[in-house]
Amino acid sequence: MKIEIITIFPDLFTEVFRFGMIQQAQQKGLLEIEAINLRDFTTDRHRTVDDRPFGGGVGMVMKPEPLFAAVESCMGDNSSPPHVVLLSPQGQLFDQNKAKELSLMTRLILICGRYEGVDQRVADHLVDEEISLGDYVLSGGEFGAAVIVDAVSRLIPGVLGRGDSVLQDSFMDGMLDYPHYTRPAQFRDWKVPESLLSGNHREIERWREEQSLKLTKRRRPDLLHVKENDNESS
Ligand code: 9D3
Repeated sequence: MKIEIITIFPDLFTEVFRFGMIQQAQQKGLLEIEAINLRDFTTDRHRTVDDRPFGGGVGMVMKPEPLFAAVESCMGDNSSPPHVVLLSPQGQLFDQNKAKELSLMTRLILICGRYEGVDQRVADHLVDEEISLGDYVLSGGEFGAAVIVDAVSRLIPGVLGRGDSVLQDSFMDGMLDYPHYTRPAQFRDWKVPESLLSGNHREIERWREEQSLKLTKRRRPDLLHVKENDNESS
């Protein structure tokens, strides 16, 4: 899979993808990530990417021409047409199902908005879909793009090995994880729950299921009402 990120801050991405699973995916040749500087697609002396809003109001709006030119230049260098995503507060909420969908694409373009937003003609005629990372205000799409790259990368076949967690715990679908413990069996005054030390696998499984359910009911009751197929490992 190739992912291109169009941004006015390409340097933001020089370190984020150089570690852990994303780095391994790139080294294995399963993933290629490129940060593209939107200002390289401007034509004026000041490399202008924004302008004042028609109709007035606060802030600036990202001009359509550099965004269209940047995306169209990505089209040119490869045969299969990329799936184009605009990161914006008006988008559909990003979730595990969306990550799964995007992981099936061979080419992905992530457009990071800044300022008050992008010219509506970009949303209407350049992108395939708009995605939001959640109901809070960010200063632009860059960190959202990094989150999407992370969530999508680990779903690319071959990126995670067997034993990694995507395929495990299928009975826990749609619930929060149970608490984990490692050695020592007692740290300061705090002991690891007896069930986990019992060596009885049925008891351990029962304890984990119970913990998972209790925690989910208390903290994320919304997860207990989702459709079957909204979960990671189904
Ligand atoms: C006047 C209203 N504006 C400020 C509150 C709206 C606004 C415009 C542009 C709010 C944020 C932004 C920049 N944010 C993004 O580009 C963005 C974003 C987000 O703010 N929240 C969640 N997901 C995303 S993805 C891109």
